[in-house]
Amino acid sequence: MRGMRTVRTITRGLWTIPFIGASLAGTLQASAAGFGQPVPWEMSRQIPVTENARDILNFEIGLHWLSLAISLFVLGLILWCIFRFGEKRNPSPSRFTHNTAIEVAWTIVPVLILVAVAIPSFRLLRTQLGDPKADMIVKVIGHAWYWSYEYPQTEQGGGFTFDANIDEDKQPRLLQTDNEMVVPVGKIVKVQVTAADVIHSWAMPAFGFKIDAVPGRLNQMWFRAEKEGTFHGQCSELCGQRHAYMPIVVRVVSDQAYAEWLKDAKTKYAAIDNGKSFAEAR
Ligand SMILES: [Cu+2]
Repeated sequence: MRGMRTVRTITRGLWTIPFIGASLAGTLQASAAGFGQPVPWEMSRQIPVTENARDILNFEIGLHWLSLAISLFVLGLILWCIFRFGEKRNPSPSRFTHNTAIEVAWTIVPVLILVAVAIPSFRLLRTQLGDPKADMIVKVIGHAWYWSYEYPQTEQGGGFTFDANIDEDKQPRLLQTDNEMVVPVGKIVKVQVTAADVIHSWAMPAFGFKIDAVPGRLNQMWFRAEKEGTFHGQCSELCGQRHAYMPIVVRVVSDQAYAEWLKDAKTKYAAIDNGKSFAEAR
């Protein structure tokens, strides 16, 4: 009787495996995702608002399924060995140590899998680090421990610079600054990133954007935000004592709101290089 009950319990237990697997995969993809900021118990990425962020998310989901398939395959092999080649079923074990066909297969198949993974990976890198014709440029400088932003002089305006320090009184906690980087929606924004002291990293999860800020070096990446809103990021390279207190805020607004902000900013913030553009200042 007890044997029967054990078998029944195990069978019932086995039934839950696919459900656990399905719910795990579901959790990875469909768990609460924040818009422009993280949310409690978030398991996945924030809602992507650029094509690049969407591509990263899809690539990640694909990799999860691939990992799941490989894990299940290996688990199946282990279980097969345990049940098929246990002492009871297989009392006299074979003594061979090599099998050329299997060895060739387990070398070539993983290589092919890695190459298949590398292709979309390199494609993503090429898009991210490409140099499309920009609608605007913002220069970002990392300092211990705040960010400063420079809007070069263009026909639309600019020629000013401001610092963005953490505002610890505002929510979401540790993700708000006193001044925000403002950009127009749907425009290609080239961000040139450097640092004044130690290495930082300017990162915006919703844009799929992260690039190191290295002293003496100008790194560049770009984004094109498809939705208006306020987006929060953080310094993503350990830079010292107040690394966790130098958040990044980008406000994506309409063309009209951006033009108005440019006008206000010109009077509110300090001029860079007497309003000269980067090219002139050089
Ligand atoms: Cu930093």
